[in-house]
Amino acid sequence: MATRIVVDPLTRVEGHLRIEAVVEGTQITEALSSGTIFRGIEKIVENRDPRDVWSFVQRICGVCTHIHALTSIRAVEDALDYRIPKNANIIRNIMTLTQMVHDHVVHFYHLHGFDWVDVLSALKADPKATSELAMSLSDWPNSSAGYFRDVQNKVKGLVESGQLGIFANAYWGHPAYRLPPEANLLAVAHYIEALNWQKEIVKIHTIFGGKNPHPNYCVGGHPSTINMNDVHVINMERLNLVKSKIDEAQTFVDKVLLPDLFAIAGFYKGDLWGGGIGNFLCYGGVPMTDIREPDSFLFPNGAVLNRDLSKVYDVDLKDPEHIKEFVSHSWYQYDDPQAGLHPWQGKTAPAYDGPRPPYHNLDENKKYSWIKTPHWQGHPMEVGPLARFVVGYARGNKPIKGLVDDALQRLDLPITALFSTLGRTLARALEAKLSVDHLAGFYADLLANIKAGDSQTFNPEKWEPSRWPAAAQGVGFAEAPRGALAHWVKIRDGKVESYQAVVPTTWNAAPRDEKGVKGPYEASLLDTPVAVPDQPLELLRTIHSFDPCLACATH
Ligand code: NFC
Repeated sequence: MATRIVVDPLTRVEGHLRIEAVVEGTQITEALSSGTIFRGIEKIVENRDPRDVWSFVQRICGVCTHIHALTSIRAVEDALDYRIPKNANIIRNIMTLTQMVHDHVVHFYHLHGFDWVDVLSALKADPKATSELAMSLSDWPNSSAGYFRDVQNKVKGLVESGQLGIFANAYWGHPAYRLPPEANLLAVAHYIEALNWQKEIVKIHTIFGGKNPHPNYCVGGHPSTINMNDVHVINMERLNLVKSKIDEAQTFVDKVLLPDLFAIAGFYKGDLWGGGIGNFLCYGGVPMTDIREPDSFLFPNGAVLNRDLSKVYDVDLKDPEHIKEFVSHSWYQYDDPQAGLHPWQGKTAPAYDGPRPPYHNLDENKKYSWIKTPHWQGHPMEVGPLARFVVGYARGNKPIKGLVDDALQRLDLPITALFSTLGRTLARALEAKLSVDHLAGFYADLLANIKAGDSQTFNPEKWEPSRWPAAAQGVGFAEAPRGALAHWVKIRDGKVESYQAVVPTTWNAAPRDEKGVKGPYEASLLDTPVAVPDQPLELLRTIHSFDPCLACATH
């Protein structure tokens, strides 16, 4: 008999996500992904000064807290052909990679960890055996039997009080949990440590951007001033603090995150479902030199179709045949309801005709989401760390290939294992490693450049609107933690004429297209098993593996 499961809201994500899945036996046979809130930030920025827009669109999200601002200023700079100083590019890269590492660690432990780790089983662990396990994995100092006994007692206290707090509302004891009690206790201890660690790494944003979330940005460069002799701006004392936070992050990724990833993945490597559509897209990001030079990107631009690693296609964000958004299943209106629009011609005209009280299930034959359906060359595409690693691997990018080959060898898995829920989680942790390894390099570049006498962070050349053309259009792009992000702006007479964002979770959480082809979340659920239909742990694991952000997706 078929049962329809509704998970709404799907928690441990940012924003409002509803998943409906039809389960027959233990198999999902139909799935719908819906963003259930409208925001309208693209409309709010119309007619504003393009130099101010970053600060509005940055509020699309407080999780990927800087990347919308960066993407926005890049869109305006592209429209005005506005060049930025070298220091500004380096600082933007440090901000981006800081966020990447912060975000991926928080996702692994706090947003996704309990899909793999059973907290209640940790209560049965032997602290001495947990200590031996921890020491066999790395030389991280917090590994004594006494330390794990203390953590266990803390969790026991919560359970006995009946108030599980941050550990409440999960399917503890579910048969899909596979870790022994000691591995569970180790992961719970690191959950708590990662909570403390994550508040430290964001200090890098506060130094360069004044605060976090939502650090400051500016069109034409970066707003911080560098002067080694001034106590009020970026000076050597603050740069030393940046370096110490980079070093701490490196140690945490190398000695905690990666050892935990490999230990946990070893128990789950037989569960290779959740692969989804098999199309992967990366706009490219983190330019070593300049955003106009794709050959210098840390994350190469490209698209891979049907899991075929032998072909990579170039992605052109300005080509109307490449990127289009459709609304055939979304609560928006276009003049031609079946046509797709390139974002420079894009439109955000809300038109809700969905369920009203008393609420009922969504209908896949009608409109059912506030998320639009983006396509690249006519295909729905998965974006995110797995997409970046698949594209990078297919491009033969050495650092990416090295990390993937090493991980697969350690786990004794074939390359096809990447196309799974576990593969997404693996790629995200490997990307934290790639990112943290490059942070120290960018820091060294910044210091070397300053020492060579260059302290410029801002280029005033095109700041004044009197130097702008009457009409211009531009696109800004970046690789956000959850995937490819781009903003398209049109400027007329010094004001924003139109603004469109196509966002990572828009790609991944999109409803099906006009032909009924499912979006990445929906497709990935079709081979995800559900052992206990009223406890859909595996469904959560697959959806969480994309690291959803609905605030971004609906924007
Ligand atoms: Ni919100 Fe963002 C969305 C990211 O998908 N990464 O564009 C950005 O959120 O976390």
